[in-house]
Amino acid sequence: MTEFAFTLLGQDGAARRGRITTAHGTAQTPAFMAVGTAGTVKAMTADQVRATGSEIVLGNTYHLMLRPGADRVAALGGLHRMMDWPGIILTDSGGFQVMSLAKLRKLDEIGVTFRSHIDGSAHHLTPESSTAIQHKLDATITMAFDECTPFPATPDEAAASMRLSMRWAARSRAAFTPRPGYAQFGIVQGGIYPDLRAESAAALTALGFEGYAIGGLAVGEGQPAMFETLDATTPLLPATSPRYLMGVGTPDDLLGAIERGVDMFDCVMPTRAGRTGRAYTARGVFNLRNARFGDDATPLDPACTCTLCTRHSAAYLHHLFRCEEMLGPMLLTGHNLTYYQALMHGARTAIEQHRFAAYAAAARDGWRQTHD
Ligand code: PRF
Ligand code: ZN
Repeated sequence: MTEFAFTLLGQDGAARRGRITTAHGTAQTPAFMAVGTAGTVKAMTADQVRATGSEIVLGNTYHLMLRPGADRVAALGGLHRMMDWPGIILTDSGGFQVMSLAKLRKLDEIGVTFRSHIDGSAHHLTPESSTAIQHKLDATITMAFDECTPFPATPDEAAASMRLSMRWAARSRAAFTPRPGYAQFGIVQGGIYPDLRAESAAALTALGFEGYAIGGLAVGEGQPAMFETLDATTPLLPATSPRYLMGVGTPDDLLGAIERGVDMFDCVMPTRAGRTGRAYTARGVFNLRNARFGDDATPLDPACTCTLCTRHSAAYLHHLFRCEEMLGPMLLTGHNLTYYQALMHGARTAIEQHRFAAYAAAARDGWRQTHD
């Protein structure tokens, strides 16, 4: 039986090169996890997701408990089997999605009650029920149930919210059934306040999770405040465990966070942008609906290895988006994920070779070349 493990393979300043070993295979870090909210990375088959270089897919407790329901997923053999994704699955615990999507939310010490954004039906989530649902989904990595403190928050508001999340983290940990190769991550909160982040990191490390996420960032504080908060937080987390920055971010955010010791990321940005015609490339972000691509016979990104860039012109993709053909979002989602994964692969190699700063500087120079 494979035990869950994080192996540190190299370091360059605070940037870390590692490997996560699980019951569902391994993942190289720094890692970008493709978001598969409802049991699918939208517009992609599982094989296509794997072909982009993704080793971890993210699922959502909130969406899957509402549709098709955790018991139904379990009866279908779990999320891996249902999605035909044999690799690692990390599930978010639901509180963050309740607060951003559900209606008539009420939060108290026990948990959150809410109405479904789909049919208005009443539900609740607690640290215990969220953890039980994530077990039924068969998540490789389960997340503790937390409250993402809204921004802005006063120090008192952020402290009260963080302390509630820490009591919930203890209840999540008690509800977690350890199994070989499976893991549960705690989530550091505390807003933009270093002392609160320190208190949160201490509370979580005392509980002894297999990994530590940093939540409550990329919620409107801006990149400088996010980076300052990371500077204050990552040194307080165990060097021997993976660190996951939740819901981040742009390619530039990822490089800055890697520089500050983060190992894992997830974000809807490459997939969501791919469905609306926005392309992430080594030369910056482009909107493929823009008329200037109408006669562009060259590949979108000549350096990219994806199906779109190796087999089609930018003009064809422009045409697909203008006609609202389904193949447009499919091809561009594949491209954007391939770009994010190539950026992570480059970061991993650069850390191994102790040239991460130069790698990040060159990537940033490339993005500055053009814009839509
Ligand atoms: N908590 C959880 N999921 C999240 C966040 C959080 O704070 C964020 C914040 N960027 C994204 N997803 N559980
Ligand atoms: Zn491509």
